[in-house]
Amino acid sequence: MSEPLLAQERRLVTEVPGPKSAELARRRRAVVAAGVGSVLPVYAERAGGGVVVDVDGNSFIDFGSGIAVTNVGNSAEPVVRNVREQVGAFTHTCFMVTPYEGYVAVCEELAALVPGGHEKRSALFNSGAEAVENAVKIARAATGRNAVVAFDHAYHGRTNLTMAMTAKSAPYKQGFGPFAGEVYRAPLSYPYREPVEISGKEAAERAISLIESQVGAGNVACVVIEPIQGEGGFIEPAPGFLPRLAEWCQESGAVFVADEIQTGFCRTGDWFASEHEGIVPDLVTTAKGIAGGLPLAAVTGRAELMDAVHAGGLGGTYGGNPVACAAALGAIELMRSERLAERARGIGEAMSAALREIQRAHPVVGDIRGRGAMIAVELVKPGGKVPDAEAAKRIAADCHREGLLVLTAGTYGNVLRFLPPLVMPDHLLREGLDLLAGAFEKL
Ligand code: PLZ
Repeated sequence: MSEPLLAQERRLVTEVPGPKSAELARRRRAVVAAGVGSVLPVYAERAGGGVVVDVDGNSFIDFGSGIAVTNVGNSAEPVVRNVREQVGAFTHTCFMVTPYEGYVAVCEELAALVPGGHEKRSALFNSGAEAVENAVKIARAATGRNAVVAFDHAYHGRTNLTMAMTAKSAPYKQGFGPFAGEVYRAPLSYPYREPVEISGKEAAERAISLIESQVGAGNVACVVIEPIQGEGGFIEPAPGFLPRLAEWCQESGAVFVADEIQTGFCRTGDWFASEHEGIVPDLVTTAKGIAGGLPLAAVTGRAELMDAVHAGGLGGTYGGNPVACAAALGAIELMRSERLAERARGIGEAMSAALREIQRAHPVVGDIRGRGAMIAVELVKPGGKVPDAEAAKRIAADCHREGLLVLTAGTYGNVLRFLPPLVMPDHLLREGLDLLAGAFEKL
C-alpha cells in the first residue's frame, strides 16, 4: 500500500470542538437546515487511513468510516489516482446520453463479485435509497406483483418508498407521512431479544406464516432484508433464518433482495454478508463502500429479472457518474490487493476480544454482536435487558472528547457500533479500543 497521506495518530490540540469548528457551527446555524444533524460538531479538514483531522488540527481515530463508506480508508491512493484521471478526462456525459467504459467495468466487477454463478446484470444509481427503490421497481416489473415485505428494525433509506420500508419512526419518518403503500412488516430474528429461545428456522417460519396470512404468498413481489441490520443495531439473525427466507421466496415466486448497502464490500469479512451462509440473493443492493466515498449505488441481480424492465425504465441523470465509477474501480482494486475482507476478520477478532473484556467488568454491556469490522454492543440496565440509551450517549460523548469517533444505532438508541476503515493501522485500533474501555470505566 502507498504511504498514508496523514500521520496515523490521535492528537488533541484544542478542546473539542475547537475555536475554528465553533465558528463554522455559528455560520452553519444561520444557513444550514436544522433538520440535518451531525454526530460530532467538529469540521473536517483532511482524512486518510484511520484518522479524521479537523480544522483546529485535532486528529480523531475513526471508528465510523462515514457510516461504513470509507472501507478502503479516506483518500485511498488508487481512488484518488483514478478520480484525478477521470476528472481531467470528463466529469459527466450522462450514461443515458453518451455511455462510457467505467460504468460497464463497474458492472463487470459486480457480476464477478456478487454471490452466485448465474448470469447477472447491474444498474447504477447515486445513493443507497435509490438502489433500494429501483430493486423494488425491478421486482414489481419482473413479477407483476405489488407487495413489498420488510422487517422489524430495518433501515432502507429516507425517500418516500424507503421510509415506508424503514422501521423506526423518530427521526426517520416522524411527520413525513403519508408513506408509500403495499409495504408490509414481518418479524425479524433478533436472538438477544427473543422472549423465548427460537432457532433461525423457527423465526423464519414465524415471519413466513405472517406473510402468507396477512399479505398472501401470491402477492409478494419481493422480500427485502439486510443480512446484518445496520441502523437497526447490527442485528444478526440466528443461523438458518436467511436461508429459509430465501428458500421460501424461491418456492413462492417472490424476489429475494439482500440490502448489502452497509454490509457489502468486505465490511463483514467477506465481499458480501450473504456469503456467510451461502445465500444467493436474486437481487443485491450496494452503495456506501463501493466507491471509497464517492456517491455510487447499484442493483445487481439475475439477468432475467433485471432485463424484465422495459428499455428506458431505469435511470437518472447522474446514476453511474464516471468519476464515481472510476473511484469504485480504484476501491475494488485496493480491496483485492490488500485482501481487505481478511483484514476485516482480523479487526473483528481484535474488537470482539476487547469488548468481551469490557463486558466482564461492566454489566451494562448486554450483548456483543456483528461480524468482521461491523461490531456493536447493546447497552442495558444491569440485571435485565431494559435498553440504556443514556449510557450509549454518554460513552459516545466521552469517546468524542477523547478523540475517538464512534456512532450509535438501534431502535432504542442503546447500541454503540464500530465500523473502522479496513486499512486502519493496528496501533490505532488498539488505542481506540483502550479509549473505549476507559469510557466504560468513567461511566
Ligand atoms: N440501506 C442497509 O445502511 C444507509 C443512513 C444514515 P443512502 N445507512 C446510513 C442516515 O441517517 O441517513 C442505508 C443502509 C442500508 C439503505 C441505506 C440508504 O443509503 O445512501 O443513505 O440513501
